[in-house]
Amino acid sequence: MFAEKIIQGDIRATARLIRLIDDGDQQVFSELAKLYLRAGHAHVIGFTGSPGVGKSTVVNAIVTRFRRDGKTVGVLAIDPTSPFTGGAILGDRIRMQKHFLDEGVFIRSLATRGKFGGLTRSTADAVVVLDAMGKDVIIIETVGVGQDEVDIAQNAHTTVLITIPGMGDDIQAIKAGLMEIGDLLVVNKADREGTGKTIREMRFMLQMSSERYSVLGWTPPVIETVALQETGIDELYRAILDHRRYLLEHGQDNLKRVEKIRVRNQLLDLLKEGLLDAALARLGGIRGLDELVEQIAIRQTDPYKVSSDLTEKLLGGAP
Ligand SMILES: Nc1nc2c(ncn2[C@@H]2O[C@H](COP(=O)(O)OP(=O)(O)O)[C@@H](O)[C@H]2O)c(=O)[nH]1
Ligand SMILES: [Mg+2]
Repeated sequence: MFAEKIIQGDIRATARLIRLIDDGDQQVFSELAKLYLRAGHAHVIGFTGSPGVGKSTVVNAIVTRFRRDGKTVGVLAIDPTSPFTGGAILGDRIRMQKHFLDEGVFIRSLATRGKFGGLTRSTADAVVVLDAMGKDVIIIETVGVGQDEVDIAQNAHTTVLITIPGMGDDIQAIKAGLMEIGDLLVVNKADREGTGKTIREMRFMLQMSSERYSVLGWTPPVIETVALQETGIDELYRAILDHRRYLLEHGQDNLKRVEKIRVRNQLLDLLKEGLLDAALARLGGIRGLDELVEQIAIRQTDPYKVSSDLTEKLLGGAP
């Protein structure tokens, strides 16, 4: 029912389906299956980095830039906190206000009130919807820098990692690990002191991994921005297009490689969820699970036996 309308670009149908995805509603699967075959054209870009570094401000500016070239844009703001407090999203709404009036931009937040760690999966599903709807570019803005963000980054073709100048040494160490997920590295708030030093450090870290990057054929550029003043946004825009071109043109067909990683993750997530659902149903839902937990906690039985028995029952189809 939704799919046809969404493919025609119907905004209300799109909003409703994304809402159902966010709620973890199972009825979305048949619609997604139809949409999936029509999707696969959009450039998916993830923006990640610690809270407050200016992700929403950068996204706002880059959306304006894409619009100037006539590209349509979907924005998914990921916010796993309660939808009722909604502070971050309210702020994002204010920052992206002017785009809410633009037909060529579709902005939604995902809180995923659904189930177990469904955030990565519901993000992937929402991307399928916006892609099938015909958006040229889909932007995913994550909240922070945890494992979720790394997983979500795997949903993107291009990942933009945003930092700010002058964070402490310990944060630098984390950054070193995190830098690996960034195809583009942005130092935002470059109006602040310490920008030069931060950029030098990042370039140094890149140099230490230069072998890896030369194998890949892509070295992440380090880009300075003052998103509030839209400074550096053109450069970021060009770098995003460069990365897209790299994915499309490189001899080893990088787009296919990145696409396969995305599809693989999505399929594994779906399988995990499906199998977990089946297992829980077999146990009699959360209640049954809790009863087993009780027995395991008092050492009446053990988690190894319980899970292998259950797996065997599920796969063997035995009663
Ligand atoms: N000084 C300065 N402040 C900025 C810049 N970009 C964003 N901010 C401010 O940083 C704060 C957090 O920005 P926001 O985009 O919400 O960050 P997010 O949490 O990463 O999405 C806001 O008050 C912005 O106005 C910048 O380039 N320079
Ligand atoms: Mg934000």
